Amino acid sequence: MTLEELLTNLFQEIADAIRYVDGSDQVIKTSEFANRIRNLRKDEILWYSPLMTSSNTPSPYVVTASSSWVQTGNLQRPYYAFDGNKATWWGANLEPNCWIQIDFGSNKTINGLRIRERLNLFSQMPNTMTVYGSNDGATWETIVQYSDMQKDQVPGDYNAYMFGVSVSYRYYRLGGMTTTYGSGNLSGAVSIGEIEFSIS
Ligand SMILES: [Ca+2]
Repeated sequence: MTLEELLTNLFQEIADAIRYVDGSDQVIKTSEFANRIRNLRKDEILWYSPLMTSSNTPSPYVVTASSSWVQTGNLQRPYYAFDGNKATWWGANLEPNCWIQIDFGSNKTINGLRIRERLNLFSQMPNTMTVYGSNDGATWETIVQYSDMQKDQVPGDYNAYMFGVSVSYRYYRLGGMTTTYGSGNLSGAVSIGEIEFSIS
């Protein structure tokens, strides 16, 4: 059962329970809410952030990356891309084909992701990216590959990348990333403010 189905059923059960107890107006309101969730399921994407407060909090999630950029003594930690705060960011240490990954601790079914830039540094968004999935953190399967991404990206907002298929893995890695920022090693100056997943 998906999260949307779970919520729809939950609110319908609440509506039925209230109707049974006293038949108040709350029945109508709660039923309307259930209908709104049904429509949400049809028309909208439910974006999910693990809202990390450290590289391994909340448990059992673990975020790691191939490297981290150090700027004026501040390490731009991988989990900053999963903390729900658009002002904090993860950056690679001038490393073309860098990667960042999350271990969900158990399989999670997703059908896309969305990313937004580090504040005011749109040119460091990935311009190429390969999304991988793994169940053991060692053997990786390619889910989808993107190139020339920046030409369609909107600065200052999330940019969504749907897979066209639902997949289920424990580990997800955004790898093979380069940017259009600078040249040479600067193509590895990838930075990302936030990453969220489309739960399916
Ligand atoms: Ca952030």
